[in-house]
Amino acid sequence: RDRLEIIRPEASEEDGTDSLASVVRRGLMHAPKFMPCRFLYDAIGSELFERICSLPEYYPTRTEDAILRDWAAEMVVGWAEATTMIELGSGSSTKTRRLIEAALQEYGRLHYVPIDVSEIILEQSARALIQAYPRLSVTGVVADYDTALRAIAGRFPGPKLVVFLGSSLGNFDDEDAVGLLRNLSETIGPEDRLLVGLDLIKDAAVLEAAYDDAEGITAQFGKNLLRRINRELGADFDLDRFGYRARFEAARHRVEIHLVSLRDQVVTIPGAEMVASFAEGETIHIENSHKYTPELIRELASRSGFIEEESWTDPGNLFRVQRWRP
Ligand code: AVJ
Repeated sequence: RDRLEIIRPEASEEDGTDSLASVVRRGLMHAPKFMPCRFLYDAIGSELFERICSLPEYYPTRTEDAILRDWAAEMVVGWAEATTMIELGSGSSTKTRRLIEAALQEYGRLHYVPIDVSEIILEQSARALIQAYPRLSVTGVVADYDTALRAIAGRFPGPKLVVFLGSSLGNFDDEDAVGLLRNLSETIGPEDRLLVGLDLIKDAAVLEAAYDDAEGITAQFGKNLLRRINRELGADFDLDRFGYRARFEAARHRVEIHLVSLRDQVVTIPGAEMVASFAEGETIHIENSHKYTPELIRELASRSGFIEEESWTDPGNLFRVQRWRP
C-alpha cells in the first residue's frame, strides 16, 4: 500500500483549467462553436475511449503497442539509469506496461508517475500495476498536464523518462504543443529523455475511418460530451438531434471532429446560465487529432527545444515513437 500514492494538485489560475460551466459558456457563445476535448473524458467517456482503442478501424493503439513490444528494451536504455518514469495522459497504462517491464528488467526497480484527468481509471490502473510488479512504486497525479508538471517539479530527483504516448500530443494545436513541450523541456534535466508517440499522415479514408468507425463507438464518444453537459449542468441536449463528423484536413494535417446540429434548435443550459441556439448544419468543433510526417516531427522537436535522438516505426509506417533529449 505504501508503494501507491495518489495526489490531486489544485489547478492554479494561470493553468486555465476552467470549470465545465465556464468552458461551455465560452465555447458555445463563440462563433464557430467549440469545446476543448479534455471534457470528453468523464467516466463514461474514458470507458468509450478504451473501447475505441480495440476497434478494427482504430489502428493507432495496437500499432504503437506493437512498436513498444518490439523496441521497449531499446527505448529505456542508452542514457542513464531511469529511476522515474512520468507518463502524461496515462489512461489505463496498458501499453506502458511494455516500458515498465523493460525498465524493471534493466534497472531492477522503478518509480512510475502516471498523470491523468480521469481519477477512476488512474486509481484502478495504479492498483493493478503495484499488484503486478513488486519492484514498482507509483505516484498517480490527478490533474491536467500543466498543473501536474508544476506539482511534481523537483519532486523526483535523478534521471527521468517522460512518456507521452498514444498520439495524445496530437490533440494540441501546433502552438499549444510547442508550449507544453517547452514547459516540459524546462522541467526536465539534461539527463532526462522524452518518449513521444505520434500518428503519421496516411490515406484520408484510413484516417477518417479511424475516427468514425462502423459500429459508431467514436460517434458515441463525441456525443457523450452533450450527455455530460446534460448531467452536470442540467442541459436539455437531445442527442438524436446531433450528428457526428470526422474529416481529415490535409492543409492543417489533422482530423477535425465536429458534432453537427441536425435541425434548427435551442438548448437550455441552466448550470451555465445560458441558452444556445443552433442552426441546422451548425457544428460544435470538439476535437482535433494532428497527424505528422517525419519533417513535421523534426520541426516540432526543434521548436520545442528538443533534439531528436532515435525513432521507431511499424512495418506499415502508420505510427512512430521517438526519443528526444533536451
Ligand atoms: C487520445 C488524442 C490519442 O486523437 O486518436 C480517438 C482521441 N478521439 N478517437 C486520438 C480520439 C477519437 C485520440 N487521442
